[in-house]
Parts: sequence; C-alpha cells; structure tokens
Amino acid sequence: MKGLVIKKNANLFSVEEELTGNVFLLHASGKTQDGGVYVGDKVEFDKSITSVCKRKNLIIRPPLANLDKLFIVIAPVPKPDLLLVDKMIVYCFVNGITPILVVNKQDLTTETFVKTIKNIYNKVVEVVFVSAKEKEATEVQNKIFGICAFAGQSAVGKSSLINCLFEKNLVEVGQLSKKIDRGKQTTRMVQLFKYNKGYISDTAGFSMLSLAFVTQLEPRELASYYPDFLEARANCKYRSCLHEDGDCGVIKDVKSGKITQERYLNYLKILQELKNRKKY
Ligand SMILES: Nc1nc2c(ncn2[C@@H]2O[C@H](COP(=O)(O)OP(=O)(O)O)[C@@H](O)[C@H]2O)c(=O)[nH]1
Ligand SMILES: [Mg+2]
Ligand SMILES: [Zn+2]
Repeated sequence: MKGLVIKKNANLFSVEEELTGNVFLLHASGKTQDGGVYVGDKVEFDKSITSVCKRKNLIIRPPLANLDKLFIVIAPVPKPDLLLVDKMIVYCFVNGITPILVVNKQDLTTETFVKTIKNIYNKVVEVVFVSAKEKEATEVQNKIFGICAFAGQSAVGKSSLINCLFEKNLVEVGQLSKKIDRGKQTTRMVQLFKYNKGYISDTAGFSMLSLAFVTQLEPRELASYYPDFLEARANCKYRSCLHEDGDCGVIKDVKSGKITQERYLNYLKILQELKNRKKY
C-alpha cells in the first residue's frame, strides 16, 4: 500500500493510506532507516514502512519533506523583517516551493503599509491580505493545495491563522512553537492536518534561516532567484556580474527606482552571507 506520512512520534509514524484515508501507525523497516523517514514523505508499506518515494525537497528545521507551498506571514506589527522574507523567498525558489506573502492583521494595516509592501513584492510573489482576528482568511483558504506550511517572525499571527482556517483552537496562540528536547539537539514536532485538498503543517520554524547553511547556493546564482532583477540583469556589462558595483543594469534600475532599495540592499546582505561561507 501507499500513503503519506502525516506525523512522527519517536520512531512511530502515522501514515495516511492514499485511497481510503485510513491512518496506520507504523515503524520503518531497517531498509528505509538509513535515509530516514520524514513527515511529508510518500511511502510504501505493509506491516511496516518498506520504502520512501523520491522527494521533491527536504527541510531540516522543521523536519518536513515535499513541501509545496510556504505562506510567509508578515504583519504591520511586529515590524516586518524583510531580509528574512527575502531569504525565505529565495529558499522557496531554490527548493521548488511556491512562496505566498501573507499580510496578516489587515485590521491594523494603513494604506501606506499596504502600498509599500505591494510596491516591493508585486513582481516577486503573490501577495494576499488577511486578518485572523476578523476571521478573514479566504485568500489563504483558497490556496491550500498539496503540503503547505506557514512561516514568519514570531507574533505575526501564524498560529491564529491556522486556527482561523480550521475554525478551532488547533495550535496555541501567543506561544513560541513547541520544542522537544532530545539531548543536545532540539527538534520541532511536525504534524500534517488535512485541509480541503491539501495539508497544513502545524509548525512554522524557519526562524533562523541562514541561506549559506540551508542551501548550496553560490553567490553568482543568487540574482537568478530575483524575478524583479531579471530585466535589469540583461544590461550588466559582464555576465558574471554580482550587481555590487561597476557597469551594472541592476544598480541602474535601483537608481531609477525600477528595483526597490529594500530588495537590493537585502540582496547585498544575502550575497555577503553566501560569500562568507566560502571562506570556511
Ligand atoms: N489585531 C490583530 N491581531 C492578531 C491577528 N492575528 C493574530 N493576532 C494577535 O497577534 C498575537 C500573536 O499571534 P500568534 O498567532 O500567536 O502568532 P505566531 O507567533 O506567528 O504564531 C496574538 O496576540 C494574536 O491575538 C490579526 O489579524 N489582527
Ligand atoms: Mg505560533
Ligand atoms: Zn549587475
């Protein structure tokens, strides 16, 4: 039989059989244990999990396989960390995950805030506006397909949004995500909840995202994950341009305002992070 791993508890996996939706509690057979079995894995099983299907991607923190969509949540308060947002977007593009920027706390947004965010991100990702407080999350609801997760700074309203979607208190609001201590390592529990035709992961994580550590990305590749730089890059004198100085199309477009300062300055920070990794 085939199924989807929806929960992991110690070495026991909850596997949802693909045809019936019945959930089986299974161990992994010796064969599959080397590469590990993760929540989000498609597996074959009989009395135990016998094999893991090829993964599209694997996130380590939180441990989750085959993520399809990441809802990156920001809000007017706390003040958005756009460097973190940009890192997450790049991370998604590198791993074949569709990012969606969710602006929560619509009840608190000003027109200026909305304009600013739209201006920075309209050429980059889909931007939707919701309010968990006002139970207004249809723009997210309609986009739940495949395996979905929420990410973003603490207190932007990820837990509130998940509860709003499920219309019950599935996760705790106002709490830092739960962690389980396993000796020195701290691992977050992950669980997938069925929602319409997709699944929602109850954990967010991604909080300390360092692209240098979580991707193999080379400095020269970074700009190719910036859709808003695409046109400008054609005007750089050298194909190897990193868009830091010299005769550079990206810099010209930053000066003319076609590329936003925010995106460019954070690009430089991420570029530096990737360059620093090379020294080790
Ligand atoms: N005004 C307003 N407050 C919200 C909204 N969504 C969440 N909050 C509040 O923001 C705080 C943090 O919410 P929580 O869901 O725990 O954020 P998380 O840390 O991202 O999971 C809580 O006090 C929520 O009540 C919203 O749409 N509007
Ligand atoms: Mg939370
Ligand atoms: Zn350039």
